[in-house]
Amino acid sequence: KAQSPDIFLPESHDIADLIPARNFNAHKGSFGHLLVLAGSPGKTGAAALCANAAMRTGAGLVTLGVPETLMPVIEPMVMEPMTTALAQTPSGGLSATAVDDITALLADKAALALGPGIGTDPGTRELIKGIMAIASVPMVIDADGLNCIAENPDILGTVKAPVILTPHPGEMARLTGKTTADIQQNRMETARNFAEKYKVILVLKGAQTLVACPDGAVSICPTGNPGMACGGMGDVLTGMIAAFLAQNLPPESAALAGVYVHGLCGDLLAQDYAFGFSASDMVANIPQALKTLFS
Ligand code: NPW
Ligand code: AMP
Ligand code: MG
Repeated sequence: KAQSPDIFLPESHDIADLIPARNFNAHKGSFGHLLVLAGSPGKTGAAALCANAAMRTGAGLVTLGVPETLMPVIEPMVMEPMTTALAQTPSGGLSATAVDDITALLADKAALALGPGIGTDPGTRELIKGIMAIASVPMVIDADGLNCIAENPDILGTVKAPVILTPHPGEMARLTGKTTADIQQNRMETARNFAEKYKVILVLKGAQTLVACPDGAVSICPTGNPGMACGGMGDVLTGMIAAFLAQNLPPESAALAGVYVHGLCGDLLAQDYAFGFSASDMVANIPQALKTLFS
């Protein structure tokens, strides 16, 4: 529903219309293979939440790439996603030397999710720059992936594939050199200007998450609640948006559907719990949220 020519307040039927019905004879190859690059020592949960959320949002296949020494930790945390070991820095984050393996991994992938819990070690920053140069599939960049590009957001202009960024207000402050308070006081203008300037889809998270597009259009998401103000929630959102990209939704639709269904999932949990529901609870409830969307 358009509130003004370039501000939209999506309703559930608008979002349901973005997600194609499944063919009777569909198979896992019909719904895309997603690569998730995430995790570092102490932040393996973010990687697992993202990959698991992507499966629950209907990606056909998910491969999660993590620093090699984290493999024994991550494997028991993800049942359906496949895992792959990548070169790491001395402090255990993903290393720039992993770029050739990542290029090979991307050859048969439909989308990329980059950044949850990935850390900001200098080698990882180098790697993120390298991935920007080679990436040929639509991608979502979140969390430490955003922190790694905050020193030079101009790099976004060099990416050939569609890019969705999902900062919370603190990450948006780092990307723009402003304070969190500045961002919160000018959410609409900040999100729109960034999306227009860098030709990306900018998802500015928080109560009433905004989805800003390069053409200046901004959607205000009505779903979500303060029970979602806890660690790991954003990592789940990244996996959800990336799963919709893998299913071949256009980037604007993937971002909007991901944000809306994520908030809807939180709202369903808030019917049963005041707060204290977790990001893992969200992952488990995504299919229920999708069912509610289509009913
Ligand atoms: P302040 O204090 O107000 O200025 P960080 P992170 C702001 C991973 N995780 N409204 C606020 O700033 C992530 O994936 C791993 C207003 C807040 O203090 C990342 O890679 C987990 N302000 C990494 O950790 C679970 C808001 O941002 C600051 C706001 C660091 O991510 C946790 C915090 O941001 C986590 O997901 C809002 N709505 N939201 C795991 N289990 O592995 C945020 N802020 O310093 O970037 O830290 O978001 O925790
Ligand atoms: P992150 O800070 O990266 O973990 O992301 C937190 C996620 O939870 C984002 O999708 C936020 O929009 C959502 N969230 C957090 N607090 C609220 C709130 N008060 N109302 C609605 N959504 C929220
Ligand atoms: Mg986050």
